[in-house]
Amino acid sequence: MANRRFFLQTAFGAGAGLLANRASAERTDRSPNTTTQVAARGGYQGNSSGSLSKVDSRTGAATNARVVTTDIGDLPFEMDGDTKVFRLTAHVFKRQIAPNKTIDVWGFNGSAPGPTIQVTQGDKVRVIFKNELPEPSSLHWHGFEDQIGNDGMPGISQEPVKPGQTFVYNFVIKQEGTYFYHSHMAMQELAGMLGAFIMHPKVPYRPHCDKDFVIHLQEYAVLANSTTPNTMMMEFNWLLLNGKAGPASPPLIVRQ
Ligand SMILES: [Cu+2]
Repeated sequence: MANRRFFLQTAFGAGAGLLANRASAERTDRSPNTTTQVAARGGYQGNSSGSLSKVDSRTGAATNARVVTTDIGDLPFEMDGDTKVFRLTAHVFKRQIAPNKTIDVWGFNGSAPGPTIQVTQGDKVRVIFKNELPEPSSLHWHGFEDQIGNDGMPGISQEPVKPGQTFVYNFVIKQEGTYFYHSHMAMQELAGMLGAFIMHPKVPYRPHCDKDFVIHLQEYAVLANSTTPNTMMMEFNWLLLNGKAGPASPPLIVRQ
């Protein structure tokens, strides 16, 4: 298992894998401002583009800006008591990545990359993972501070989830920031099995930003007459933003 782990880390280091970027600048000032100052700034706390909160000009209350993942969207959840319950089903399907190119991808709920999960620090979260792939899988929660049993390392923290089986991951969200989930079985990640996991801070960042985007940068190697990505090849010929190549990738609108 150490070898598989090493491989994945190496793949990331070489830039052959996938990067989750968040188009937001660093946060700077978290000191509280008065409602008067907020109103004087047109309803927003602060004046730089560097953070993630929005302030109500009447009450002065700050809220987190929702993150937008173009072409992907969010994973909905339902409440079970005080727990947010998300359902991720892994399967193989086709995705049109450009007007003249459709490929076979491995992803979640019909999306590769998988849908973005958005929660808030302090939330209790349950993810019900169902494997409808033709081979075993498991989900790793990249960077999470949590119990080993929820870490998703096949052969170390759990048995692989076999085709047709379900595995339940439980978290209490301690951190804040941009994280992601991905398959921890070799090659599945390179076929599309990853998604963003946003932990909004309990105390919203200040000053605010108006728009916050997740951009997954992906590379695939797909021969001209093939629909199957070659996950062994590192000479990539498709660069995707959130699962779409130009000109299918939409612009990120920040001002209208
Ligand atoms: Cu990881």
